Amino acid sequence: MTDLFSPARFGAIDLANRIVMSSLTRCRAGEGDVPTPLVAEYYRQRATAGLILTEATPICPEAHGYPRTPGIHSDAQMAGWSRVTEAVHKAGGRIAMQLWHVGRISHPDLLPGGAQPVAPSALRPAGQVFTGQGMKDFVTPRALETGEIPELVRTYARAARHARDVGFDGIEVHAGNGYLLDQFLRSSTNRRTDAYGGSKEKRARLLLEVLDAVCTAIGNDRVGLRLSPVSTFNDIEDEAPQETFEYLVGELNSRKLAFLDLLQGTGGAPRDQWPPFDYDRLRAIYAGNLIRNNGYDFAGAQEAVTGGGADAIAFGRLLLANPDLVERFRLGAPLNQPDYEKLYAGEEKGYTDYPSLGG
Ligand code: 8OZ
Repeated sequence: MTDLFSPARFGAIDLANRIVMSSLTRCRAGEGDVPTPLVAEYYRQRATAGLILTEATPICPEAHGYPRTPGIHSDAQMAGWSRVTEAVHKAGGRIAMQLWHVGRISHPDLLPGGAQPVAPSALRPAGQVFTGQGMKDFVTPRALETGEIPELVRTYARAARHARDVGFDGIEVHAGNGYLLDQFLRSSTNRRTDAYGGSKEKRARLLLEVLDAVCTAIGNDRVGLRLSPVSTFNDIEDEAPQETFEYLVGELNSRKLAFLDLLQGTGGAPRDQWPPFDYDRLRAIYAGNLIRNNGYDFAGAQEAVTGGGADAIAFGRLLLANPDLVERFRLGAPLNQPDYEKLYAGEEKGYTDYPSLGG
C-alpha cells in the first residue's frame, strides 16, 4: 500500500517519500538578496523530505515585496542558489524553486528606482507592508499594459532556466496567496477588459501562458504549480472560486505538469474557519500528482495518502521546526514546536538551530 513513506515519481523528479517541505518565506538572504551559506545549511538539514519547495523567490527586481527574500535574477543570487542545490543533493534530497512575483503586494521603497508596484488593475490592497523602514500602507498599483505581458511571461521562463542552470530539480510557479498571478486569476483584483480579464477563462490566461512558457523552457515534467483557491491572505477573493479553479485545473491536464500543490483553507486559520470549497472535486478533475497542504498532522497525512486523496502532503510549520520530520514521523517521536518570533528574523536562531533526534 502506498503511504507517506513510499517513494514517488513526480514527472522527472524522484521523491524518496511523500513528505514535502512547503514553501516558507524566511527573510534570511544576504546583501543583494543572495542566499548565503546559512540558507544552504537550512535546506540541507531538511533534505530527507521527499521534495523541498524553496521559499518564494522573486523572478526579477520588480517582483520583490519583502526585505531579504532571495532572488533568482542576478549572477550572485544564482551562485548562492547553486550552493543550496549542491548541499541538498549531496544529502540525497530533491529541491524545486518556487518562482514568485508579488505584483501589488509591494511598495516603492522595495522596488528599483522607487517604482510603483504592478498589478492586473489599479486596486490598492487593504493593509500594510513591511518595508525595512517599518510598516507602511500599501499603495495603488499600476495596471500592467497588455503590451507588457509577453515580457512578463518571458521573465518567468528566464527565471525557470536560471533555476535549472543552478541545479534545481524543478520549479513551482507560485499562483497563490494573493500575489501577481493570483491577482489575475481572482475576480476581486482583476477588473481588466482586455484578453486577460473578465471571464474565468480570461483571468486564467496569464497563468496558462506562464505555465506554457516555463514548460517550454525546462520541460513540463519539471514544472509544478501552487494554487490557494480560497486564501484571503493579501486581501483577495473570488466571487466563484469553485468554478474558477475547476476550470483552471481542467486546463492543466493537457500540460502534464510534475505536480499540483494545493494550499487548502486560508493562512493559519483552523480548519473549521476555512471558507467552503470542495477540494476533492479538484482531486477528481486533476489527472496528475497532487500535493495537499495546510494543517495536516501525521495521522491526517497518512490517511490522505493511503486513502488516495493526495499523492503527497506538504508540511510548513512542522518541517521548519523539525529538520528530521521524516524520521520523527517514522518513529512516532515527539516534535519540536516552531518559534514564531523567529519566522522572519533571527539569522540562525529559529532557523538552523532546531535539534534533530540524537542532537
Ligand atoms: C508569509 C510572509 C511572506 C510571504 C506566501 C510567499 O504566503 C508568501 C509569504 C508568506 O505565499
